[in-house]
Amino acid sequence: MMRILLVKPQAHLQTVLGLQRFQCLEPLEFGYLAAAIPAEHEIRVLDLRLYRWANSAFERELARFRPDLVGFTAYSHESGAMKRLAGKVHQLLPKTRIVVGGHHATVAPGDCNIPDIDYIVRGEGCAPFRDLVAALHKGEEPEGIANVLLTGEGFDAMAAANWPRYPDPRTLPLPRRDLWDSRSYYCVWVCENPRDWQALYPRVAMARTSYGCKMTCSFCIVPFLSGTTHMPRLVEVVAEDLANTPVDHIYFADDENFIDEQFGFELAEELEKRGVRKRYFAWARATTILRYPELMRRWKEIGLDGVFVGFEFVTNAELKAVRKGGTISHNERALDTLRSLGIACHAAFMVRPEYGYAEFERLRDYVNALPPVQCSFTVCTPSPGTADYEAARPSFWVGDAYDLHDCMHPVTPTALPLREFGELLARQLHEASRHNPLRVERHPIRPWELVRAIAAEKRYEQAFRQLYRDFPRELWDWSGRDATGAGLEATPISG
Ligand code: B12
Repeated sequence: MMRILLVKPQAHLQTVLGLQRFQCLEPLEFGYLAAAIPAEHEIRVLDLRLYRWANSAFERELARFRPDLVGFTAYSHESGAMKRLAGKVHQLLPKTRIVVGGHHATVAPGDCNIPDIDYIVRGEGCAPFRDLVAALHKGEEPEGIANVLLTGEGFDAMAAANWPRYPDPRTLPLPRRDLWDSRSYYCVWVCENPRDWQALYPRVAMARTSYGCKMTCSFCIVPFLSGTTHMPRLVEVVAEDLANTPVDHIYFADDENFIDEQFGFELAEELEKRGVRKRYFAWARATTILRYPELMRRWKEIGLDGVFVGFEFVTNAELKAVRKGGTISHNERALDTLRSLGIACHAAFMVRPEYGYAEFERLRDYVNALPPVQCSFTVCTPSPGTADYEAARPSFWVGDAYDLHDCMHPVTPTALPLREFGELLARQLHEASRHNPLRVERHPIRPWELVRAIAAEKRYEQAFRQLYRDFPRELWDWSGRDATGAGLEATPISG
């Protein structure tokens, strides 16, 4: 029997911590990993996002549990925190082995090749983790396991250069959900026509029905991860997973929920047949919504409350430049379709570091002219692991941009002074929040949840206003233009 501790680090960026005040979702990845290994092993999940004093919570758990193996997961912005925690394990428990997996390990394995880490798992983790644990359990060195890299002298740079392929999701186990307290996870829940006093922050579980997307938008990493294929899980298995989930609100972790029409209808059928009654929040492209309105209607019938739609930009030229495969008109019509079906739309926009006053103004006017809709705004940044990221590397304004990769920090120089860029983003967030249906339509909200949401909004805006502080001081008021005004220009893109 081995003692295994799975750890999710706490983010250091205020932007991410701000976002977490609106939504904090289950560490579902650990549910899958735990289900993949024999039950004889003792396994614990430590989600450091939930702790005020994360470092002491971590050290306390190490001292109490004394794990044989510690597994870390991390997005790129958490990679620095993950490495520091790995160093702590080596210092306190030198015999404990350390494995890292998750998104950062997948896209930047070379960055994880450090003495404090023993193994790097890339891509989907169930089979590699199962084989790694089996080898360590037998006292063998885990060599030759697909998608597991050794660190140090054994690091295989050739293997690290290839993208791991995602396995057939039908081979994956049902995730274990008994390793965390579902009451700790929540999300501000959007829906059209909410009931009076309906919970704004319900308990939320996460579930994945499929993996991948067929599109090749240039800003997105998913085409690289999934090889532009969409792979659904088995309908019966997803339905069983959802039926067993002890929570009524489900936030899907798919890349695209409805791009496979037949799967979408079959899953809806199966859920209805089993009497699974949950509320759902899903992800879909505008073009998918327009192509399959009947599928959206069907999902509305079985509980679909909201859909995250990547609007991305407000000009066709920008959409074309990122190969979005859709237009402004698709976005607007998708919004109308969702609203007519009584499904809330979360419209996600991006700004580019090159934006100047005119572009921010154009975005503001566009959003204000939409019907009331919940919006979010991120910064279009190249994805670690892609050629675009490497090409942009020389122009990064800080050497190692991984720690800043939260799609909210511009990693390449902004045309406007950095401080002003953050201020305009904060103002955009503020203005869009006035346009949120919850505000416009004035549904009665439980007072304590209202206070919580308003405080979250303020902290989030503040995080954008102060994001310049995450950069070296000399960059705070610096922009991409040199003293003559030449260099990066805030050029409007006509569309
Ligand atoms: C759902 C999702 C979210 C959810 C939250 C999920 C959560 N649990 O907190 C929400 C919407 C809140 C979210 C927010 C953000 N997200 Co997000 N998100 C996703 C998405 C679509 C799926 C991730 C997921 O949960 N999958 C389900 C689980 C089961 O799979 P998994 O995490 O991949 O885990 C498997 C393997 O990776 C591996 N594995 C994972 N960990 C470990 C550990 C060990 C030890 C081992 C052996 C294996 C292993 O095995 C697991 C089991 O199958 C991905 C896209 C994608 N396809 O990965 C983006 C993605 C991960 N998100 C991303 C980003 C940037 C963000 C944000 C920063 C964006 C923003 N500005 O809003 C925030 C940050 C949130 C935070 N607190 O850190 C980027 C990460 C890029 C990077 N280089 O880090 C991705 C890849 C999207 C993208 N297109 O670029 N996200």
